[in-house]
Amino acid sequence: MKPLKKIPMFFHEVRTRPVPAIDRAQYSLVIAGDVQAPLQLTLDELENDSAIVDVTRRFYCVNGWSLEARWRGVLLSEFARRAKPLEGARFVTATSIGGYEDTSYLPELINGGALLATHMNGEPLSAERGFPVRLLLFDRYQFRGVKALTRLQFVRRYRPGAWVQYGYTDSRVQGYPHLAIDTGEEMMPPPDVLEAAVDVFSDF
Ligand SMILES: Nc1nc2c(c(=O)[nH]1)N[C@H]1C(S)=C(S)[C@@H](COP(=O)(O)O)O[C@H]1N2
Ligand SMILES: [Mo]
Repeated sequence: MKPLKKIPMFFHEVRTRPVPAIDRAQYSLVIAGDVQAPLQLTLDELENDSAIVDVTRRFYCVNGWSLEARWRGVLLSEFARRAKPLEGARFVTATSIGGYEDTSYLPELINGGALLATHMNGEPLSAERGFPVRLLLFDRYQFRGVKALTRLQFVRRYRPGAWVQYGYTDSRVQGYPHLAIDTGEEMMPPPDVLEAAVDVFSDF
């Protein structure tokens, strides 16, 4: 049997429940807060934006794995430019449809090439991977990146996010060994492989 890779997928706000399906017609991304020009975008608008880019980059999970993929989306810097944050609004709070949130320092997002991604390896994001849009911070621990993103709020104050309460106050990647998933590698074993694995483990 092929060795199984740990399945890297996290959705704090839904835990053991299946990830809820999101209706693309109902969806919008709101970019607001302390800005001169708030924006509200539909998924069609995002997917057809004039500033779409493709990048192959890696994110890291603090739980010991990383995932590299080809991502398509619009740089957060582009939306910051359009929304025109007011003087002093140096942080961005990102919130998912289910209420997961984290706040990042705006210059760090801009300098790090943070992306609002709609596609992974040429396909729209799956529900598990954060459909319809995910905020990605590359080369960083990804608890700051928010899947199923629905709001970016420009704010003046940092607000600790979900993982800070577990003690993860620093999202810089540490030099520990970890499981690296590369572009195009299979990440989700098909159900029959998973079932076979359960049988193997239940022998113990
Ligand atoms: N909405 C939401 N986004 C989230 C999370 C979450 O629990 N909910 N977990 C974060 C963490 S800790 C990681 S490592 C990545 C996992 O992304 P993946 O499930 O595509 O591997 O999503 C990030 N974004
Ligand atoms: Mo994570």
